[in-house]
Amino acid sequence: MADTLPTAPLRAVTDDEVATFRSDGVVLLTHILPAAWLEHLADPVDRTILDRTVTADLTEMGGALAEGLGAEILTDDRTRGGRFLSGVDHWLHDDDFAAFAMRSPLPGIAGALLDASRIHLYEDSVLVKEPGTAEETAFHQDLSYFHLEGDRICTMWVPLDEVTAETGAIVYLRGSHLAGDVYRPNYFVTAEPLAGTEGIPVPDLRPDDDHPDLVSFDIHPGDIVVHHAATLHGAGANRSSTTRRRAVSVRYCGDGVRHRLRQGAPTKPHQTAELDGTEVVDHPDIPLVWQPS
Ligand SMILES: O=C(O)CCC(=O)C(=O)O
Repeated sequence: MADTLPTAPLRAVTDDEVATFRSDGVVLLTHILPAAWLEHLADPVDRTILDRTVTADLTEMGGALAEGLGAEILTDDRTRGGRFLSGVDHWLHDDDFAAFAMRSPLPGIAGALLDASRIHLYEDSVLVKEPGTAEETAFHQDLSYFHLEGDRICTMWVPLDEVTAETGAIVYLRGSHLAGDVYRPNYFVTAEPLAGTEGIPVPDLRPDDDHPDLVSFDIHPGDIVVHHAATLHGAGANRSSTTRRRAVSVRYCGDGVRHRLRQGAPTKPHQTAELDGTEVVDHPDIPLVWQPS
């Protein structure tokens, strides 16, 4: 039962890790999440990706976008038959995801990295690339999808499997969070921007590019990668024929962050015009999940 799972991480976040997060906009935290949480997530992830009412099949969507918009889908070899499956806001309707996002060690880790005096849950997301998934994840910046503005906003990417470049590790443009730019959001499997959105074009980057500031990690279950919401990132295909790439991303924000409605980006029901420009405060749809003890 989630009530008995550990709320503390296996170890504290170090000063060096905080400094890396600030300078690079991304940090790998090794051996930090108790294994019990990964066991807790395995069944919820599997039942979620079978349910098309809560997860989208981005492989199928890519096919439709290519046909409908003529968009170039970022793939390597589409003959292998894997699927990229993804959903958002599972915590709102599934107690197992809610427990993970609200009562696991994640909110406290976000608090340490963001040097925050409070942490709110913004959303969670399931991101599975089954073996043989051809689709890359197009480079993008989370901030341009989030209706938020401010510095204390991060995404914690929690893999349930060993992840390498071969199976679709995320690739980050180190330091890109410092530029202060907001990029146009895209359809995730193509660099094609979402219609009617604001921002500048995402630079033309692919996960395999030879670029001095593109960084990626070999990750083991129990490790977490945390990136700043303004950091550009994308991910490779899953070229393995046997290894799944299951991950849950949880997105948090801290004090000083304001609601900022971004034109054209999909909204959640509570994100109405009255909220625009106001500071994030405790609310059932963006709940306070951590304060320093
Ligand atoms: O898992 C992926 O392929 C992309 C995940 C991502 O971009 C995110 O969680 O912010």
